[in-house]
Amino acid sequence: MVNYYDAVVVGAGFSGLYMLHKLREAGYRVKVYEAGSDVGGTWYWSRYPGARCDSESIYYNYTFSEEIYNEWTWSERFASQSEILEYLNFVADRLDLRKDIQFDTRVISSHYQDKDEQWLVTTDDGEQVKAKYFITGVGCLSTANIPKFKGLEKFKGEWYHTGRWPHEGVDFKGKTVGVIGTGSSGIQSIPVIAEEAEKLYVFQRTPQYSIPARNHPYSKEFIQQTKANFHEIRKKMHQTSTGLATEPRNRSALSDPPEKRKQAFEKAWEEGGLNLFYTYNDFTVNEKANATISAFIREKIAAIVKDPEVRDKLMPTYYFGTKRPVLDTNYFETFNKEHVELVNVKEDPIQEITEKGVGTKSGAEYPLDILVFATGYDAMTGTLLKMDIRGRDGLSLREKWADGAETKTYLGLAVNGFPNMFMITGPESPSVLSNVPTSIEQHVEWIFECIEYMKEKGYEIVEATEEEETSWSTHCREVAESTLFVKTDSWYTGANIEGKPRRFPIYLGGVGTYGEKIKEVANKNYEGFKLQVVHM
Ligand code: NA7
Repeated sequence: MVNYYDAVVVGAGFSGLYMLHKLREAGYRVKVYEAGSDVGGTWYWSRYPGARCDSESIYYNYTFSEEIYNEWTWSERFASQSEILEYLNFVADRLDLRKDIQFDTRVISSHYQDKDEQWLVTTDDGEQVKAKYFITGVGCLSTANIPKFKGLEKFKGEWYHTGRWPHEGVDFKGKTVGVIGTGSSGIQSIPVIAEEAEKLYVFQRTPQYSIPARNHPYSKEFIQQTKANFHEIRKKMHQTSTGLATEPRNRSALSDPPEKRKQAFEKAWEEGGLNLFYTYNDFTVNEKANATISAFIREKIAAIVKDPEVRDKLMPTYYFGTKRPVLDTNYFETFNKEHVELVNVKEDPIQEITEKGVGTKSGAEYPLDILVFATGYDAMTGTLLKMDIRGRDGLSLREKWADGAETKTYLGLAVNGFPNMFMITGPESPSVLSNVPTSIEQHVEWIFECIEYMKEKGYEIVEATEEEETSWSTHCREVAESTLFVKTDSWYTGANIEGKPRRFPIYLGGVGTYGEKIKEVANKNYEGFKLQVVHM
């Protein structure tokens, strides 16, 4: 006996929780499946030491309810993983969401049934349900990338991926630890692990730019003022390019003389956070503008790191901002510590994991008690493709997205051939290049209104047309190709995963512009979607 729902939602992070709330409030029958044992999504899994958000806390939350906004108070500028998880638990309790979420359950497939126009969803415990709408809220960075190093199974020590961190924590005291990877997760965790470990090896492939977070507790006055400005803040978050209430100054880095530019950089460096990235608006589109900020950060690194050899190894060369900007607390300072050693694995790549530790091509072996993989994710499409999603006539999403220069979505929300399926922060939407909760609100509200419109007008099926999908995907690619993003290997482009097609599956036009576009589509009776009334 198969249960029927109006909608099945996958994931109980920021996306799934809000989607559930919105639909359930309007009387729809909704079932949420979540692989974790509780709510939180990425903040449930990523419990590594030092894990925190790079968006300022006052923006990294829902804004759909002023009441909820007022009932929650962030303690500091950049919230820790545990505080964000606490926030999501608070929201789940406050809205009584858990009763419609099935935890510890992974959706393994979802197949559109042409004969009854329902999605047949199958989970890893063999349960099958049917739903009119299939909605994914699986996050853009949720499928851990553990490089296939030879010999990992032989390793006698403990090993962990930052995105699958044990709930009880890891005790590094007195241990020799290795961290592979210097992206955001590596850069956040390395200084914290170094505080405890007896010896720390950092295996670095690409040196990174990183900006001091300058985290600090929020004052009571600041919080009061923020809450008093709720409406203005929410409005701005949905209008800016970033999804924050702040955005880059509308000015080229080349429009100021060097002295003035330096002053702007110095001020922003002292303020910390993404302020430096927002001093000018052309770092990711103009090589010369980029050179100014890249050189500035390199100078800062040089001033912090004492050992000239280590300093050289830490010098980034790519275009700043074309890999995800990283915020840190004492990252470069950590390399001044005697017990921290930087290993350049670009020059001497990791060859294998041995019983004892990490072995490199040159024959060197680094003995370890604990190995940490801070090696990132199969981003953007990885988690969607892990599920076997099949649309009309058995068309598989994996096949549809297998090759070509574009991922192929309409607005990052829908895919031609996959009727009544919606993606929250899907590929080719602003997603990871925005304050993600704002993008999530934008998508959830749009999907909800579309479903309401369908009901009101008596439509049964909504499907993106091939023509509009092609036009949107082409637009996304063309915007990306006019920037420096496509010139750097990163998880944005899929270059971190062997065999993954190289693309840029993120819409770079910004949250505000994107919001206008999807609103216009809705206002024009869902232009670019085919809406059908009758069953065939
Ligand atoms: P990232 O940003 O993808 O960083 C992964 C790091 O791991 C990066 O330094 C990689 O070097 C390195 N890496 C990956 N594979 C290897 C191998 N095989 N050998 C050596 N080094 C390797 O992941 P994060 O978890 O730090 O951050 C992901 C996002 O999560 C972050 O931006 C936030 O949005 C949250 P590379 O640069 O590819 O040379």
